[in-house]
Amino acid sequence: MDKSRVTTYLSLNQVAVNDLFWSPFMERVRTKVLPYQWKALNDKVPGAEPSYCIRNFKLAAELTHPELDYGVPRDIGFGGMVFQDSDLAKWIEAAAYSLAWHPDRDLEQTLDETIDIICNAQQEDGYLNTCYIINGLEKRFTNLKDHHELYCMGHFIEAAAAYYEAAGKRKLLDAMIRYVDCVDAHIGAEEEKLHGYPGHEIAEMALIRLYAITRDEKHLKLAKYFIDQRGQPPLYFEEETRRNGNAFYWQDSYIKYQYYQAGKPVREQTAAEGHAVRAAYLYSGMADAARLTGDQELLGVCKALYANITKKQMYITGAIGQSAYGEAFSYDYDLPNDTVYAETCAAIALAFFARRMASIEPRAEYTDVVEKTLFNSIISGMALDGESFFYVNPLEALPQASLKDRRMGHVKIERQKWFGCACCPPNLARIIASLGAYVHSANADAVYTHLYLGSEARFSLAGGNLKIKIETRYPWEGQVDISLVPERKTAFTYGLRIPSWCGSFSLKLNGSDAAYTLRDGYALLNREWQEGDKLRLSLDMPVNLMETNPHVRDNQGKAALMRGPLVYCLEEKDNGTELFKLHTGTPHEFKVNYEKELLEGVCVISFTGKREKDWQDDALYRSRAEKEYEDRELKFIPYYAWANRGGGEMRVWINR
Ligand code: FUB
Ligand code: ZN
Repeated sequence: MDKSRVTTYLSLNQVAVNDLFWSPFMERVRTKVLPYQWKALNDKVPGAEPSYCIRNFKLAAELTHPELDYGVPRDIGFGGMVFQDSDLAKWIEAAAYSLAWHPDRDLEQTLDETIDIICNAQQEDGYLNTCYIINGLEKRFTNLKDHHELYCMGHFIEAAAAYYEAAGKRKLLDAMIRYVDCVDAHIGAEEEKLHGYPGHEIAEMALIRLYAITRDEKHLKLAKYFIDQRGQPPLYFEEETRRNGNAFYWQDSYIKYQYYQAGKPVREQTAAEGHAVRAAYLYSGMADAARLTGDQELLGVCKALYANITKKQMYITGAIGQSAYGEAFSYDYDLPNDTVYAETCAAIALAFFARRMASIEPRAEYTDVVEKTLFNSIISGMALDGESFFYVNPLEALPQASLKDRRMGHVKIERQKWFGCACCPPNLARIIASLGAYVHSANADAVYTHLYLGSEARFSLAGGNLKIKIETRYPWEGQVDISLVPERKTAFTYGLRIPSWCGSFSLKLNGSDAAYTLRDGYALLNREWQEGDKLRLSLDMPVNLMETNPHVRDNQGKAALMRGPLVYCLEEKDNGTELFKLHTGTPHEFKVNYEKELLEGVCVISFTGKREKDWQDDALYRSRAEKEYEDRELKFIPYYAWANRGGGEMRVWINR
């Protein structure tokens, strides 16, 4: 690993976002999603499935401290999924991020009161999982494979770290340190401990985040143990099953172990397998561990897995997890558009993985994917009013198929208010609320700008303060204006990502052509910077007609439209039904129009394509005849904004 290339992202406290595109999303999360989710966690959304989340914590606190009375009947039982606690953790994390860029006393008070309840549920020895506190502590740590105790712990560590970083308060952080102590006393390499690891990953990256705060080697050691113990023979999950009688959910399946990325030790893995969120969370933890320890072998594994995902198993939208069976990866080049799973959480997990890889080495192949997921498969998960959500993000939707074809029952054509398994909405909230921490990264000698968000960053470099201001109308326009304001003249390398979708660009420094070198998709300017230095990056942003590697059978003979980082789609609302009859035709003269009133303001692409004509008779088949087409004006909207004008057909890939 080339240590001189390793950088650290600027934190949320260092970057104030003020962006044409993203600020409305962030505001939506703050003003709509967080309050709405808070109601959902408290079972106060009429017509939505109850979450039971807060109720579980109150009940667990009452059972732990009988003198407490939160008004929850003590015999009411645990509600929701075994991992229900994680929804609250994700909400706290997102709320904490929002406090970093929008201080809010009421929200902070709600957080403090909620953290009090959580801490009141904590056991003497630090244990903290409401499912087992309510259902029987004697069974804790008996089903690491499926019961998510370590997953919930991971999410709570992330929440605690976020709140500590945003508000400087450490009550939840201290509680989590105690919980980790408890887990560490029971699980690990030592003879007397359980030689297990989480069935659903996230604790790996969370423990490394905790280690960055505590510098307690125990936290790093446990993270590394969880990574390297996974898949080692004799397989812990088999032992656990024998000992405790928990059946294998995937007993007779080819993903029996692979679902948990436990088919073999992680260092022997070369292709992404199993449950997509689990997989990408694991790889994120592995990347963190490799970065921190300089573990070259582990980094090599991360690179191989990253290449497998992004070159063979990722949709053009950045979505991953093609199969509803196991919410999982399937096999190379299998990218069905209609039976697709593409869970919102999985795209978020891939963004986490790619972002971490970029901090090890600034390469556009990583940050392109961060951008691709964010602009497409992540925000497609949320309605533009912030009040309904997709769990599954298809690239092709047909209302009657969603209704009557079992293979597509999971594909909804309208976003839903809430879910019994509500993992995606709070996950969306936490990534959108933390976007400021995706913009720049730096080390002692270099600063890199990865995402072009209107923003102002202030941080220290080489002993002095540096401000970087970005102004842009990205992704609608490709011009990015950057002012650098160092406290005093400072020499450093400034790297600007040149996105892979951009065929040509120009870079001016103070009005003249800038001298730069290109390395791994970054334009590097190595010079002494001074106050008043201004860069103008102009990225050509034509409409690109994309095609897929011929190995992908579902996209044979089809094309998709992209402009900048955005993938486009056809919707029934603009183009009528039976979108499968539409063809691009040729040649293409694309018209790009910014429609201010449409879908909160979007660039729309239109051009004259073709529509196959209906036959004169009602025959189902006929011998080969010349096909007939009529001209049709085709109108494309950004994919993320589909299904915001009622349900209907949608299609990303259209016939060529
Ligand atoms: O198991 C916890 C979460 O629920 C997963 O990450 C999602 O895929 C959903 O299954
Ligand atoms: Zn999810």
